[in-house]
Parts: sequence; C-alpha cells; structure tokens
Amino acid sequence: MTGFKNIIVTGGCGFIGSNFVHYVVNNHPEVEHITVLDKLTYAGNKANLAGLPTDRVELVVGDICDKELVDQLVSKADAVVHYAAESHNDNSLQNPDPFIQTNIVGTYTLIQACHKYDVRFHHISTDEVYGDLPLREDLPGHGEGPGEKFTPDSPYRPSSPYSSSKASSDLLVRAWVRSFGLKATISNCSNNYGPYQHIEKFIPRQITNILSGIRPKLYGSGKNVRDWIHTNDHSRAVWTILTKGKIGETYLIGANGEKNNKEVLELILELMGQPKDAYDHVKDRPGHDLRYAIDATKLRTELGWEPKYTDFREGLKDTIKWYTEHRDWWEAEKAAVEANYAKNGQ
Ligand code: NAD
Ligand code: TDX
Repeated sequence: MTGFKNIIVTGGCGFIGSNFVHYVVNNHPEVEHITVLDKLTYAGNKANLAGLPTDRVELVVGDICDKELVDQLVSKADAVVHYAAESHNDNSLQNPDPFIQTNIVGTYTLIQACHKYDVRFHHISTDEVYGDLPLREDLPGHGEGPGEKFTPDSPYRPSSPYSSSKASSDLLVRAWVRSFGLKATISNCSNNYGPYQHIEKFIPRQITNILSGIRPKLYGSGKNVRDWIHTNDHSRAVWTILTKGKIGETYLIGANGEKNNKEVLELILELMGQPKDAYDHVKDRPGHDLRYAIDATKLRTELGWEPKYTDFREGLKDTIKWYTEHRDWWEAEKAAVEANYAKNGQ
C-alpha cells in the first residue's frame, strides 16, 4: 500500500534519477503522475526521459533552491524522492561552490516545503558520508569482522567537498525529522553503474575512451575499492524504502559488489577485446577514499529487499553494449570532458 499517486523526482534527468523514473513508470501503475524537477545542469539530459508517456511524466526545468517553485510543486505532491545533486568528486575539488548550493541549500529548500505541506520525503545519499575503510587485506576479519563495512551507525567522516556536502544534507534531514516531525527516510547507497551514467564517471569514461580510441585512465595505483551496484537494484531499493521504510530511519543500500578499480578496468578491457594492460596510470585524486563497503543487512532483513543483478560481469557487458549502441547520447560531450581531465593531469 503506498497511496503515492503524485510524486516529485528531483534530479530525474540525471543518471540514477532517470533510471528510477523508468523503473516507477514500468513497475508501478498506481503512480499516476511523476513531476521531474531538474535544472538540466551539464549532468542532466532530457533525452534520459525519451519514450516515457508524457501523460504520466512531466519535466519541470527548475532549481531545487528556487523556494517559490519548490513550494508550488510540493503543495500538490504526495511524496518527494530527492536525487538532485552535484555528484562528481573531481568537480567538487576544482570548484565546490555549486556543491554547497545545490546539495545543502537545495535540500534545505525541499525539506522546508515538505514540512510545510506534510509531504513524505525520501533523501538519496551516498556511502561516501562515512569516509573510507582500510583494504580487506589490512583488516583482522578480512572485511567481514565487526565494523569492517559501513553500517547505519558508522560515524560520519566525509573526505571531499562532495561527500561533506552530502553529509550536511543528511544531517539537515535528520534534524528536520527530530525537531519538526518531517516524514522522511534516508538511504546511503554505494557506487552505481548502468545506462545513462555521465561519461565523467569511472566506468562510462573508460568504456567511451575505448570506443573513441583513447587509452583508459586509472588514478594512482588502482587499489581503491568501490562496492558496485546496478542502478536498477538501487531503484527497487528506493521504492521499497519509500513504501515500506520506517520514518526517521536510515537504510544502507549495497549488493556485495566490492572490486578494486584495476580489476574493473581490466574486465572492461577484456570484454571490449583489448589487451589487459592497454591503459595509463594518471595522477591520483587528492584525498582519494581507499575502500567503500556496505552492510545492507537492515534493508534485507527488515524490508525484504534483495539485489537481482548479482553478476557484475553480465551487468558490465550490458552497460558496454548500451554505450556502444548510444554513441549519439555521449559523443558530442566526449572531447570537452577529456580536455577538462587533461588540464588536471588526469
Ligand atoms: P547526476 O550528476 O547524474 O545527476 C544529477 C541531476 O541533478 C542532473 O540531472 C542535474 O541536472 C540535476 N541537478 C543538479 N543541480 C540541480 C539543482 N540545483 N536543481 C535541480 N536539479 C539539479 O547524479 P547521479 O549520479 O544520478 O546521482 C544522483 C543522486 O544519487 C545524488 O544525490 C548522489 O549524491 C546520489 N548517489 C550517487 C551514487 C553514484 O554512484 N552515482 C551513489 C550513491 C548516491
Ligand atoms: O578516470 C577515472 N579513473 C579512476 O581511476 C575516474 C573518473 C575515476 N577513477 C577512480 C576514482 C574512484 O576510486 O574510480 C573510482 C570511481 O570514481 P567515480 O566514478 O568518480 O566515483 P566515486 O568518486 O567513487 O563516487 C561515485 O560513487 C558515490 C559517485 O560519483 C558519487 O556520486 C557517489 O556518491
């Protein structure tokens, strides 16, 4: 039972938000209307909503920091699922300004409106708020001992302007729940992969490099570990939390997908028929988090969610196929994205 007929998805023209909109349209006919509120920054693309029924999905181009617009939209909604953010760590190191504005002030604007109209709010966040973990080989329990993965009780220890702005937004939501009774839940998810991910991010950058005849680029040693989850599993988890989650609770979303960056890159090269060593080591990211790993027990046991995309090789194969078949979606931007990285020695 949801009762959510009219939802707002902020950032619904970005990678994870647009995958969520597709998921809801295809799986939840009880949702009659989805308003996508998106500023269409460099990371937002209208084409991500192409083919969706226009009588159910409406795009409002606007800023989540625009108080009047947000007030007007939220007054008519049953729930807000909040994906909009500046999302790239490397950009946050070059210019933190939009991260502070969108991630912190934008979230504040939304929760004020949701509080005013008593509208259900789900806040999308990241495992990066918890900082990083040592590599498995350096841990007594090899990554399976107590405290060797992130749990909802892990301390907040963000490393970058991006992750600290997301941490700030999480704390605002928690305070609004406690002090004002905001009907909110929070989810902190690990690294997503799948279609519609911007080509500045690791996996699509390397796939589109190979498709463009450019050598892939690995930061530092490549030992850094990310806990990969297919974005469709993230969408189902968010829907589960929105409809079955307990108000005020935080749920961690992850699919036991730990891999180091070198392994992921070598797999991409293999699946694309390239030699295993056909890549360059480039300058490391300042403050580069070493390892992320999610303990999703709470989501699995309390809400019954399980990931479906458990074969990373197959998921990656599908993702490579998607970028190969959708050159028109990314090709025009490729040169500018690479020129920006090159300026930075990456
Ligand atoms: P993205 O950069 O692909 O998309 C962000 C979207 O937000 C874009 O469509 C952009 O136009 C929009 N946007 C930015 N500023 C806005 C503003 N001021 N007003 C309205 N719209 C605005 O990001 P993503 O990778 O899809 O991430 C979505 C959310 O998920 C973020 O909150 C991010 O922190 C979180 N998250 C991402 C990952 C990941 O692996 N990418 C993992 C965990 C959590
Ligand atoms: O060219 C590259 N080479 C490389 O080695 C790029 C772009 C990245 N990397 C490394 C850095 C990271 O260890 O790959 C890993 C993944 O990098 P990103 O795709 O930039 O993701 P990350 O920094 O881990 O953050 C992502 O997951 C958590 C999302 O961008 C965030 O929005 C989310 O919160």
